[in-house]
Amino acid sequence: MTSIAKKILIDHLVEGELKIGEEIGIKIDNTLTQDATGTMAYLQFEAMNLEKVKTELSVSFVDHNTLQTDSRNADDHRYLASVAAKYGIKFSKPGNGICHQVFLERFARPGKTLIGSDSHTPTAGAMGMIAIGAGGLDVAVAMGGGLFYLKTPKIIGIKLTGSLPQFVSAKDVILEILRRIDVKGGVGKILEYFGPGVKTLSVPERATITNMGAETGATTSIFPSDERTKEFLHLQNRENEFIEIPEGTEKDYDEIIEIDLKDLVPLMAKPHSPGNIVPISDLEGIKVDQVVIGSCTNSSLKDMLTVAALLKDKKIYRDVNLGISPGSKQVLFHLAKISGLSDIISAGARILESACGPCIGMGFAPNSDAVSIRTFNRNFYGRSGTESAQIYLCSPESAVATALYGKITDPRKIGAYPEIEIPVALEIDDSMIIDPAKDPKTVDIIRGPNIIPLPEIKPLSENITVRVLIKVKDDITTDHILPAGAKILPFRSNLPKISEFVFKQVDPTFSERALQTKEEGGGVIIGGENYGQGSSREHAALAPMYLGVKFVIAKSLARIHRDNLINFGIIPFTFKTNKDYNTLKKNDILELSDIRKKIEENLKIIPITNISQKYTIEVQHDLSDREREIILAGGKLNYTRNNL
Ligand code: MIC
Ligand code: SF4
Repeated sequence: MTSIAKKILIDHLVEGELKIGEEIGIKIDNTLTQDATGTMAYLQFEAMNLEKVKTELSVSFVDHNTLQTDSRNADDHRYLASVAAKYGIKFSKPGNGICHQVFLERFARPGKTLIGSDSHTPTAGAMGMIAIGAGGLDVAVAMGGGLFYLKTPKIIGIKLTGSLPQFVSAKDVILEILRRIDVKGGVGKILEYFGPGVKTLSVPERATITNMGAETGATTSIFPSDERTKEFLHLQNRENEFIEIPEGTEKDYDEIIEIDLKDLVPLMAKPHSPGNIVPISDLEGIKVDQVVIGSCTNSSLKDMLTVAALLKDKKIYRDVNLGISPGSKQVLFHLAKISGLSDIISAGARILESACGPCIGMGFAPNSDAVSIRTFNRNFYGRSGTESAQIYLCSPESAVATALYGKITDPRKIGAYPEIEIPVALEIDDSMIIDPAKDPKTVDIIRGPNIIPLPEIKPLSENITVRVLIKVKDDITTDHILPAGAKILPFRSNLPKISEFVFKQVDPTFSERALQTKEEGGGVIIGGENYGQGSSREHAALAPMYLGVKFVIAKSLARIHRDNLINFGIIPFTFKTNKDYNTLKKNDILELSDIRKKIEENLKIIPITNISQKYTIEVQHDLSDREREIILAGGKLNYTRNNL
């Protein structure tokens, strides 16, 4: 016996050895992209000059930016559709749903590997697959048949016993895990579920848990493939894709976390971190302006039917705005067919598109100083589109209770728990998923004016002299580094333009100062713990690179962002002691001499001279041999081209 994660990793292992912390290269069966990261990923794929993707299945989704306030988004969608048609990729049209929900419904298969250019790709772990979020360039390389590299994670067994009480749901399970291990507790780990409580959870419920496992910093999360998996695949008319993958036993795990489902209570994450968890009872009575239900965490048919049943024959509180986005066309269609949709509409909710929407600040931004309660997975500062808003995260049940009373309300107080009947058969309609062209030669790639090719990155130079551009605190997210939202997202394919927004909410002068410094040799970013947590957006590395950032020194770095920095030639250093973090100041001039030689010679400890304050510090890196080659080449695209 072995853990499921280990079994799948061994099945896909091509390079390295499964020793905790050591780099392995695994074969990738499936990839997914979404529009906001996809345009860059495909520009990079195109730059590899291949005829076709080499994966078993690659799917391109449009779900993040569907506002289409002018031609730019629609141009991006057309570009993505044409690339998909030409290179053998399935294309899920805007309106078909959120990538993770649709992937789970239509494509996820037990035992396979998936990487996706979105940090919530682990959602598919609910189906018993190894599904990992990565930067767009890593996904592009995997589409080209390249391996995906990661440091062998520890496997943490999460033992579930008992079953959930009424009004406590899957969201509360993952909030409980976040309460225990916080936003860094999963770094370098895979969270694998086992125990008698597992079978009490359906695949969509498991998906809520694997989805938000990303917020712990975990590499991914995974459930066994069992009768419940078969039941879900049967509903999706894909029962033939079922294989059983039995759960592991206690001795298969490096650590164990035990959760008795029956002891859980409704929980909530307070602003501005998904790790800031308290029982909802502690917050009861806080007046609420807005409630939003949806996102890749909580928008399954089960969630929506629960919401509809709880809202049936009721009206939401007068002063509350309730928005609901069903996760996919399949969910929306069945909600309409079973008449749950009319119960939701009649209660006073606004029906939003089956897309990411408010989760990433694409519309439905709260009013100034609003309290907004959301079933989403992230409540980072400013992400809703309103910087002064206070965002809380919870389950659909808690969100409905709150919408009904206009103040944060424990859902256990709102009456009888409804019996939810999931239909025994679903109507499967894949007409919004377009197959690639039969004859790729007939397809021309359509590029709108907003799609700007990537600049060349130069190989690492011998000496670097840089200015400290910014010094930030712990837990800085990629939303801080490069915000999203309706104003900025349209520029995801336009690097010069999007670079104007780097650190906009932290220090609005950053981009301009960085560009000036670029002329003088470039800049450096000083980070605290867990620098770059959250989104996989490689723009948070690409844009600083464009602005002349040569390296980052942080107390520690989040996995995907660290990899993205390397991919674009930025060296991720860490401090040897926190004292050095304290003494460095904004505008200090730092010098790294013979850096190229030192990286070539694999010196792990690198001295940096602080010219301004006249002292030398030592920083360290944990680059693998392959990563050193990438840094020396000036990023992964150069490295891949050199090695093709
Ligand atoms: C997110 O939830 O932060 C996003 C938006 O889905 C990102 C991807 C992006 O920035 O485009 C993610 O999770 O990786
Ligand atoms: Fe979309 Fe939000 Fe999920 Fe990211 S977390 S994929 S923005 S729904």
